[in-house]
Amino acid sequence: MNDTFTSNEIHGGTSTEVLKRSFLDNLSYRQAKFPAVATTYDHYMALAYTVRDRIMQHWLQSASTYYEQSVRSLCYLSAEFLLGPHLGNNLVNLGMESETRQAMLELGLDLDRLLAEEEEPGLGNGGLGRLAACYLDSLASLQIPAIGYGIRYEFGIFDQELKDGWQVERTDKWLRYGNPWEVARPEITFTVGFGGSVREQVDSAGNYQVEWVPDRHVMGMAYDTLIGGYGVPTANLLRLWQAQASESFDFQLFNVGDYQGAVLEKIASENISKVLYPNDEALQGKVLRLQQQYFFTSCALQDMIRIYLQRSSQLGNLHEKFTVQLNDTHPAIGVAELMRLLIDQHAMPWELAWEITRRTFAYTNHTLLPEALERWSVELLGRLLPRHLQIILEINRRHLEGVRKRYPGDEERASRLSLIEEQGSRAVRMAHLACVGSYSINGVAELHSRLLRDEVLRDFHDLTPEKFHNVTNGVTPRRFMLLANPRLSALITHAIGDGWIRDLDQLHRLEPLADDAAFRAEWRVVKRAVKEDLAEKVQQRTGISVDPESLFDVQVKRFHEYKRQHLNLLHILSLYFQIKDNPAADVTPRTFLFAGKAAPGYQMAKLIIKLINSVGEVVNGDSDVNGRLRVAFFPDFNVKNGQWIYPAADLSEQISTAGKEASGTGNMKLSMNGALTIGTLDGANIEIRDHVGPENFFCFGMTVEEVASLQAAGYDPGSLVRDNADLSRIMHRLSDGTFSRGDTELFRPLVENLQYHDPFFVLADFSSYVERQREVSAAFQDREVWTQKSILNVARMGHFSSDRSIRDYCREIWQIDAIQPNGFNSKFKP
Ligand code: GL4
Repeated sequence: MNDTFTSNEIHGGTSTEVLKRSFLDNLSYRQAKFPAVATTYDHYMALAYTVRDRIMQHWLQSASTYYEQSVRSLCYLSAEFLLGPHLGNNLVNLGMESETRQAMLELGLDLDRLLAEEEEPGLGNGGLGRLAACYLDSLASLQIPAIGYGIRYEFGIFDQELKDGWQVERTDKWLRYGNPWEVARPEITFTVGFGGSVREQVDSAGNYQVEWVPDRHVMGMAYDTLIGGYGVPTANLLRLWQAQASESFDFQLFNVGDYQGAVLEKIASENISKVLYPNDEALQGKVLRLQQQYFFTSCALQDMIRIYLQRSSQLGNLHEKFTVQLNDTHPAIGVAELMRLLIDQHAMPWELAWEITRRTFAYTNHTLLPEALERWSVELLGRLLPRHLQIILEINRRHLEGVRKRYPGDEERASRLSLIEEQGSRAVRMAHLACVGSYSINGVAELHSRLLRDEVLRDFHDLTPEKFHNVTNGVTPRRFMLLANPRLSALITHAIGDGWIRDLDQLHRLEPLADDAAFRAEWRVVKRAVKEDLAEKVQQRTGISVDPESLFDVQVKRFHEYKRQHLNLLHILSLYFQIKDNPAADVTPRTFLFAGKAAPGYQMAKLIIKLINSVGEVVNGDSDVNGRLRVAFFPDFNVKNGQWIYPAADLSEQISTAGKEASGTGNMKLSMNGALTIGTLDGANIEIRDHVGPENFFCFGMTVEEVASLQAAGYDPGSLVRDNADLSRIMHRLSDGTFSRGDTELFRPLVENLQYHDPFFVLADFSSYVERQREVSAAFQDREVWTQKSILNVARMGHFSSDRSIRDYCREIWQIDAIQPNGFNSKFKP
């Protein structure tokens, strides 16, 4: 090996020779291993450090440019960032995958084995957290100055195992063997108070002063993860806060011999960043959750003020240098916290502080489900954050004063608009706090934004229509195409060049190739190969063998009744009984693949998982079926497993009740990889259908309006069962023990819920769904036409890149421009 590398090369070069040298260097000096005893994990760590150094160079250049030019930056506050494994993604974004593979090969190592070693940071539940991660990728790739702020949970989303078909949760210990991607910043630590009381006094000059005296303090320490952009020398920060005790332990207690008592305080403090709440779209209302929200939001705001004060001595223009996007209401307490910081800590008058605050925040709503709209009891909030409650009540007093001036005598409207819900036990409506304290309010798909304006936030829309926007979600094509599906990416690049990776609209250039039989054949070869890869994984993880020739019918997402995995099941059962009636029936062979986690306390969702596995057991083992139907549940759905599944799907199941799925993003990942969608007119499905063309999308089910009128007219699911022989038999067989080894009780809660309540209109959409599925089966028989549709789906998905979403945010909401880092290394000269 060449011996004359400079330090710059060691940490930045990407030639095979330099990479080998850096890797061995890191193996020795950071991982402390010599080659003979190093494990695969050590190799992974050494490579991770090697890659991190290269992003670090980009970050240092980006950060110094941001500092010198005092740029306007975005702060994305989110309780969740579902990042997925870093190594593969960073290699792709840095454009050094093939050199790295070669370097490893020359050292006798297989890059794929090293990639498989990484424990992914599962710091999110599902779509909302993954969206935040896609946005970080796009922000860096578009060279937008940005910081992500969140929580460094010690335990992320639980690992899912299956025992006898039931979900079992296991603690996610992602930090067990260290995390090479983060940099600890003990020097960036803030104090966060809780509890105590508020003292009010008039000082010698006659000024009214308020002092919050918390009875407990917790420290928040920063851990930085670098997020490098694709093909650019820009890297941004994801800064996650870890809770620490303000004193390691209480010496007073220790000295009197109470060792346990002395460490209890420390444990209580550190609990704040211990574990991610595993509920997607449901509230637990636990005080620890509010502590988490306030903890990271306060640290983030204090950090922004610290950064701001490096370049300026007064805070009057804070909103010009930073804009804060609130990812749902989880960080909405930030509105009150920024007011507190400005007024109490920086002696600003209320009016100016309010002006800055409401010009700083922007709020994204991610769900219309009433059970997910955050409300904190006034009593609980007042106990934990007495000063904030006081500020919220004052914000509300002024807000309602304005409302009453504008709508004199309309007390009903005032109570609807109030930040405080007065019915039952009083509660703070966090969405209302976010609306009043923000300059922008947006939904995440056109339908969702319309329903926000017309229904959930209608009164706020009447009050300030100019605040309302739509930004339809998007996903990053780097992770979900380039990294997850290298075969398809190579085919696309071969056909149209690689410009699509940074400009997804260029996929349009594939359109003419849909009519090219040779290209279609290549497309099928790719699909076949990725289906074989997935079939192998399914076999490994479930023991079920599936036929890559069959139609891969995929529903992967969190389990929730509104997402209607049970509607999918009813269709499977309908096909199954069709075969039982006539084993010679001509059915298109299908593999039904499910994956997803249920919230640990959500019994109905867990029962649906059990039912999928029970149906699988019967169907897969039935000789009449003879392999034509296969049902498999892929355990532990996470980003890594998703990357296996998305590329291999033929059919994407997006079958939520209309009006319930705010956007969905799995719908985009699947379609981008050439799956055709069977979907309701819900969330972003509507826009996907508009883009790919209705002839390339299997649409079914009631519209939002139809759902509403059925509800209003009085919905009777029982009558649907009585009137439909297919459905009656299915419902009967679900309760007679056929799928539960004779147990007639097991699935009763599910069957009765559907027959007597069916809150998500599963039975109402059943016929329409089964009919469309018949068309799917028929269409799959004609592989040429199917392939054409698959190509057109990919060709027309450019709109759903998260780059487009971020451009929308920059232009319509944030008013932030891209910036090139100075003095970057030559490889990345634009
Ligand atoms: C969600 C929505 O349910 C989902 O439709 C959307 O795509 C996602 C990102 O905007 O946000 N809202 C919550 S809460 N969890 C989600 O996944």
